[in-house]
Amino acid sequence: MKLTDIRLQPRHYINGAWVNGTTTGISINPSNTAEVVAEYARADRNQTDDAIGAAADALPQWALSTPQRRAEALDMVGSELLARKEELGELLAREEGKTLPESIGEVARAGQLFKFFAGEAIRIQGETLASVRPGIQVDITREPVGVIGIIAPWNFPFAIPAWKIAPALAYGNTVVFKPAELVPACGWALAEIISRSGLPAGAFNLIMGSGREVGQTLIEHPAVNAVSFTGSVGTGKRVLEATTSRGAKVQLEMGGKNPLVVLGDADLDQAVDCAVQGAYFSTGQRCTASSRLIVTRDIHDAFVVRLRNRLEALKVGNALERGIDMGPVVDQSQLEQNQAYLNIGREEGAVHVWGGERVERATPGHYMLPALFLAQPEHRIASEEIFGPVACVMEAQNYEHALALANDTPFGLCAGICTTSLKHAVHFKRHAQAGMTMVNLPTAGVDFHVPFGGRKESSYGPREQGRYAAEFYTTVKTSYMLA
Ligand code: TXE
Repeated sequence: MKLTDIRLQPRHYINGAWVNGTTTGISINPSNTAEVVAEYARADRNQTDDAIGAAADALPQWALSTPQRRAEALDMVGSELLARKEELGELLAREEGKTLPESIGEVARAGQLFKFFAGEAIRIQGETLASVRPGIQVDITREPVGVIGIIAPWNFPFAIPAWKIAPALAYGNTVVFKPAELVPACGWALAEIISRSGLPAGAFNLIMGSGREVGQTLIEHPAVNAVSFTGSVGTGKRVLEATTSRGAKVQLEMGGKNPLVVLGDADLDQAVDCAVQGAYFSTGQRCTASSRLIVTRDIHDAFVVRLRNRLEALKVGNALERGIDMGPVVDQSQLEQNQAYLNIGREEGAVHVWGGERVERATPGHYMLPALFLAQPEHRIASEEIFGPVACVMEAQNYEHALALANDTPFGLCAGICTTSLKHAVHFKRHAQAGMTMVNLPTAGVDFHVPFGGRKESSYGPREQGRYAAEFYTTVKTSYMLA
């Protein structure tokens, strides 16, 4: 029997055992709201304390485990994710609502992340230097930070937990993982694989429940040495305050309002393709989504016509159906937020070009058409993160103006440009105020082995992914020895 044939009943995983919750919650299929995907355990503060206590107790043993042992555990998790990507992808599509190909791709990426960090576990490096004083040797080594609290959002329920859990364990830390309330079954399915990977009891714990209770306990608890968080700016600020005020290490990945600049010399089809993929795929629910399309005057009208034609042809529907381009919005409140922004856009004078209507399909779900507006920089739909399939085109006089518009945002996650000019591409890579830049590529869609993260209000703390993950998940020790 497949995971997706049954109503799942995920339980917490604490100290190597599966544990019932103090209460129960449900997750719903956004493509068919009549279907309950999971009835999951929800924890209170006491159960969260138990999970943190287990991680603290397991720390000395796991911190001293051999790189070989860590690599084998992570490699096993990666292999199983890759081998079961279709089945787990179906679960992801059912619970979160991204299309089946996108979901399968995400599970595969999670598998690759575990395999990458299996390799990193055996490549942990240090340095040896001669002291400036005679006869003394200096060693610089990396040690685990301790217990890591991992707080994940719903929009990448396999990949984001994977890019946090895998490096945490690779560098010898222990973990308490809290998935988002909308996607407990995905969090549980990942935890279930990790539970069979040969870790000592308590090295990895899964605890499900609300941000207010479980999340808040994790960020305030004195035994949690570091917190890695991805989610909204508002919650991120709360996490920052609670962790820094008690001296814990913290890493935040938050919102984006990412620009895609299109210059007159761009390949128009390629640019429209980048805009469609970047703004609307995964229903626009990506922190790297290109929600601001900044197009120079010479190509503006042609770009808008072509983009509108592409949007008209996009198939919106049940995430599990073959041939669908865009699945539903994740839940009712996100759908209402998206609809509210469409009204704000109209009221503020943005010009509606296409879409945004709620639509019905064979199953009851949170479906809406992709929406496109022509906007001015001061419009809220052009400056605030909506986190839905809504994009704005803004007209720029020339490249310099386009760059200024691109940088005119409190966010700084990703910035893209479509151009055939080497001069402008190189200049943009250098001057875009973002953690990641893309030339002739969609702003969304990144590799698993290189750093991920932004500037300004998008991110805080060291980068995630690639070997740069060591900055967050290890602490440096400098040792002197009289030789
Ligand atoms: O985010 P939250 P949600 C944005 C997007 C979306 C909005 C809400 O605009 O509409 O955020 O999404 C946990 N202490 N993004 O509700 O609330 C919470 O349980 C500790 C953008 O998912 O930030 C969940 O596990 N933890 C973003 C996680 O924090 C707390 C991706 C994220 O929840 C907590 C997702 C607390 N007090 C949403 N309160 C992006 N740009 O990638 C909540 N949590």
